[in-house]
Amino acid sequence: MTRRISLTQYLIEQQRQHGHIPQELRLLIEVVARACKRIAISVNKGALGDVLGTAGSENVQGEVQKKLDIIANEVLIEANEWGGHLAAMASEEMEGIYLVPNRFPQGEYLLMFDPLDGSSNIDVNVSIGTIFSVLKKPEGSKGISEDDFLQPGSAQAAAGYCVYGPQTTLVLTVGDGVAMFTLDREQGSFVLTQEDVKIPEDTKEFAINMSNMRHWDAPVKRYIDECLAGEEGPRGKNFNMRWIASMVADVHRILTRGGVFMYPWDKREPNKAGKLRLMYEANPMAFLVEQAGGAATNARERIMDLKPTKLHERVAVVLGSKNEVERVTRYHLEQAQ
Ligand code: P6P
Repeated sequence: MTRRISLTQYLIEQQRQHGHIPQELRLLIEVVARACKRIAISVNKGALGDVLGTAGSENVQGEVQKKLDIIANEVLIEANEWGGHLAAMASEEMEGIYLVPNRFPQGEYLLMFDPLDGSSNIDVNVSIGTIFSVLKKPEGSKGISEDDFLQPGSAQAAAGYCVYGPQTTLVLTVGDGVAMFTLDREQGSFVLTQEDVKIPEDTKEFAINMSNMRHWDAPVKRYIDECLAGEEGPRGKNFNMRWIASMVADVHRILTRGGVFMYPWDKREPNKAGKLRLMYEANPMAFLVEQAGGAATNARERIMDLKPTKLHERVAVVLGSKNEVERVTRYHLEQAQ
């Protein structure tokens, strides 16, 4: 039975007992968690809160912005800019970095986020989420520039997401395992509901958008065909498939019961490495998955080893149960030989 303690108590223990996180990082994570609670309130209002539908604008990715994309982005910016823990922020919804205004105290951390991932699911009431990643500002950097954000995922100080589903659950790592906190709406606080999350090394469940099959590279087709062949095929077992089209929800399932999630490169846009973004989707999810004993690659290399070159860089993603990720990666490396 997981002890029922608050997020604040958990973080203070991480700070005091394990000496694992400085007070500044603890306070920053608590600000992000409070912002997620505010976002959850807007998400849960749905049609009653005039938050559904599109905002009539496009984001830096050229994607139509939903009203809640903008609301969530504004909540995260407003909650974090005055806290004094950050030097700058970056968001999927903003082209450039956002420097903390001089009127506020500057901090040592950089915060990146996808404020509302899976927003195509908002209007159909399917789980969506906020993904965040925390980096340290490089030592000695005077003014903050985009280059200061271009650190490999292995440099993350913390990462997490908040999934807005049947429960509102914050999932967090500070490099000492993965913990899950469920929002107690009566208390208005996140309560520890699972710690030391572990992903089974094997699975019978894969997550991929099957409608893209004709565009996949051969190693992806090989892996999925073997899964579909079931117990009569080379894998000797039947597989199940899930695809929620909300990375946060798919990753939450994998952290909870295992599985492999794939958004591979495909032929539709051959010049793009993949659909998902490295800095504020793949890296934070890779940190969480690895801390839970899973693996995360771009089908060839460990995602957290990749050296970013652009803030909104895209990447192919294969993550989840270690043995499955290693198999998919092996198939790609065999192809290269
Ligand atoms: P598709 C949501 O837009 C997202 O970025 C991820 O959350 C999700 O896994 C993926 O795209 C879904 O993509 O092409 O299946 O709609």
